[in-house]
Amino acid sequence: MDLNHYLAERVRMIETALSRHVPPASRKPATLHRAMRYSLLAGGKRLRPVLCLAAAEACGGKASAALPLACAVECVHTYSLIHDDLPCMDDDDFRRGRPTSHKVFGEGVAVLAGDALLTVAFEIAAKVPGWPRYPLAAVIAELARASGSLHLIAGQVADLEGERRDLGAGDLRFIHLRKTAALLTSSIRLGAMSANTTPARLKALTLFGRSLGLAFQVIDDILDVTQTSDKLGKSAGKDVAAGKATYPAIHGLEKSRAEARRLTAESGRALRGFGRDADILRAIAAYLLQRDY
Ligand code: GRG
Repeated sequence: MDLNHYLAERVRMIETALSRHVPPASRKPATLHRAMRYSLLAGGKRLRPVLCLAAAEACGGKASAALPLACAVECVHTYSLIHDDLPCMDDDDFRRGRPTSHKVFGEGVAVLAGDALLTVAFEIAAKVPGWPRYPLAAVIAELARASGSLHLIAGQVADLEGERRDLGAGDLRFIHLRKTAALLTSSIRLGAMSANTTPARLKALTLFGRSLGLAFQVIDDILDVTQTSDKLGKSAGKDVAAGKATYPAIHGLEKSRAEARRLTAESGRALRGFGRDADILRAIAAYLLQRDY
């Protein structure tokens, strides 16, 4: 299947489901539900949920079985963006092509909208039946682990504490693995779990997700330097302004591009044991690399 067609179809499926999983904007407390929907339905790339569905399909499963988990992951991701944009964190005014949540709803409601999205993620995930190799408790533990203090939040803490400090390549890898690769990998793993995949395939997809997540963050860092805010839908040049350690800041642009290519190739090798069913995953990896060219 053509990648653009696949992405358009899956994104439509994900957005319809996301809209159903979150209370309507008119439901009390209306400000909170408006804020949740404002950020969640603002049209991000939907990379994590698409990967979740594509991983399920690569393992012979159905996108419909993975859909609730794809939505759960997107809710966690959107919460993390809302909180990351707060003045006490990255202090950003622009996200997904519109003013950030706290700019529109105020800081209090933005914090609560993030909290509510994180919580609803687990409510959505709890509705899946579980599968013979992956009972519901394993599914919930997977999502919690990726979102928790050893992964997503650990990455954010290291990122915050690293501002204006002289971080090295090892520190940067620590941050990228946690802040970006963990949730991305978990999206893929959750999709594979919904297909009741074998442990060997789950392991291969974990390696795929880790390399792809690292590549994605290196590319994201490059784009922060090379693109405009309009093109990105979020403020460009923020990393340099905040004195953040990024791949291009430490290694330069050309080495960063080479590293993104290397990591993308590595992600492809992780899929060696998969057949044509994994072509969409391969195509997504190639597509992400092209974002910078
Ligand atoms: C607040 C717990 C907590 C975590 C925040 C997501 C995050 C961690 C920080 C946002 C800043 C950042 C550069 C994170 C790395 C991951 C990343 C590149 C997020 C942006 O993801 P995209 O590009 O965004 O997929 P869209 O809007 O397309 O979904």
